[in-house]
Amino acid sequence: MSRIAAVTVTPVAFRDPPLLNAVGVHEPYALRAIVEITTDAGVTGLGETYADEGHLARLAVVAEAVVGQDVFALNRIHERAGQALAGDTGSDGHGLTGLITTSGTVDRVFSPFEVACLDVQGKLLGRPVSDLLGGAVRERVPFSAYLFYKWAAHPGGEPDAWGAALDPDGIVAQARTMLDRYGFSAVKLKGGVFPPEQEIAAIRALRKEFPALPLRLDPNAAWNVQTSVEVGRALAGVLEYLEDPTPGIAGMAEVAGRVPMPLATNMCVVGFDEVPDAVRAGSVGVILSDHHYWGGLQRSRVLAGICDTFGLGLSMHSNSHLGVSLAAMVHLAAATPNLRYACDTHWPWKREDEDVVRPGALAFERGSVAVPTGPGLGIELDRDALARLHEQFLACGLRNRDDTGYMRRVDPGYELVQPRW
Ligand code: GKR
Ligand code: MG
Repeated sequence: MSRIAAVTVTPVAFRDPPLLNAVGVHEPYALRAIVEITTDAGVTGLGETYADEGHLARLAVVAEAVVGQDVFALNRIHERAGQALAGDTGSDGHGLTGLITTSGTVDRVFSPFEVACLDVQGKLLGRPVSDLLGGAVRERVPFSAYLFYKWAAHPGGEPDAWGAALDPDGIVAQARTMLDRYGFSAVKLKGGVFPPEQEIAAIRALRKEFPALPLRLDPNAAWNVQTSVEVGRALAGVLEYLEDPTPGIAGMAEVAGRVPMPLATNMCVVGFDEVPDAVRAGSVGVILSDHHYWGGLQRSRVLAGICDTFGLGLSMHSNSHLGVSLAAMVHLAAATPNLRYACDTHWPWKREDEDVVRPGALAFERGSVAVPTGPGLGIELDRDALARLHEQFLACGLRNRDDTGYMRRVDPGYELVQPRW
């Protein structure tokens, strides 16, 4: 047996550009937490998750509850996380994923512990995590370019290398840079920022510039049903899928019945308890999995099985993240046969010199990342970098993601309205 002897949770902050979305703008730093599990024999495993205050408090509770558990006893560890968090519910704090329920909270907190245990298991067995998930069915995992409207600089700061992107030309230029640099095979535009006609124009400009690339638009539920239908029809034959045009299972179902393309979601279905209603209503054609809130890698494969059973497509959602998350996403995607869409990633928005993982193990080439073949996640923690990014967390003063609050500090008249159009 290989028992968990110690768990360390280290919050870190890394620089993030002023990316715009339906609820405001990204603050100068993104927050993450690195979970490290050490066994009684000194083997270590890594997980990565959110670092908002409430989440950190829950991680601390579960960290204590799992000490002494066998790293192979993932069902028992999930049960203990549930017991430790009994009665606790939390919202995700930024309104860009759906409402988190009690079971959703447990899955979200459990996830980095599960990933870290799988990392240990793989190291003990000398096999990559993808093998523990049934084996890789692809050697490389394709990702999509994730475009954002953005300012050239944070207020009062120096412009970043990406520059501003506030109109179709800016978005096309951003896509060109991203595709030249990474070779992505699909493109997603984060919408919900400007009136829908402007975002339709941006998608059309992308189509003109990149005639063969699958395109996606995600306004994070910024539109009412009628607007969603109008946008969907205007972009018939142009979008691979339309992501979360409108709030809720019922609204999405209404839109789904009236637009030609599949609807995808990381908002109206974010936990197992929401799947039955969405399937019955016909709200979505594609669910975006995300191991960070679907309860880790194995439970994300359960979701994949559900999608397969009900004839739903499966794609992968992302938030601002570091290399531990990327490694976990790659192993999961490699071992999920019905994940047939290029996965989302915020990777290009992160500075290359800011990560907690030693460079080399994960590299983008032709828009995809090779599945690491070394034991466990196949990555190595850079302790100096972890310490540096932890110092940055302490110094930056941010403790919760607050895109709306930041936008209001810049524009006091900004109001959060959903749906806005
Ligand atoms: O980073 O602003 C962002 C995204 O909008 C993110 O928060 C969303 O959760 O990428 C996500 C999405 O697909 O909705
Ligand atoms: Mg989305």
